Amino acid sequence: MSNRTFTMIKPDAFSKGHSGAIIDQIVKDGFRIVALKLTKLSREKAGEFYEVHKERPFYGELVDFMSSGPIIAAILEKGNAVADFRKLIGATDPAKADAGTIRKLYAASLGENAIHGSDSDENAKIEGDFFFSGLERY
Ligand code: FUP
Repeated sequence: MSNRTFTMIKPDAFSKGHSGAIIDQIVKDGFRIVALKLTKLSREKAGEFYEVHKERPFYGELVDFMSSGPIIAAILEKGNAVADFRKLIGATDPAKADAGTIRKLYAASLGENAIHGSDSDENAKIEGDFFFSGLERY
């Protein structure tokens, strides 16, 4: 059972001012913040982060969007973190997300879907290491 996951509040949710409400919902759901930062991805760094989707038709748009404005990156801790967090954020497409989930509440479309959550323990580690040094975690 995993106990850590990685998340980003994406540029759409950040620019609309939803970051505070989203962080509040995450903490109230029982996740402990291990690391947190406000940053902005360059096109190159966004491309690297989403490298697994390189061959997909939406890759260019995804990279443009993810480098279009500030994001908040965080490492979160809770028992069963990866699966529980995916449940809290809801389906990738907000139209298919359950009521009360972060994507249902704050996302407008499949491409601009408010928040990221790691899909496996392995990716949670890779993604957390992409953004945070050992000194930046508590
Ligand atoms: P998720 O794990 O829910 O973030 O979803 P994916 O890893 O499948 O996709 C990563 C991101 O690519 C999504 F957050 C949004 C974007 N995407 C699209 O823009 N179009 C698609 O058809 C699928 C994903």
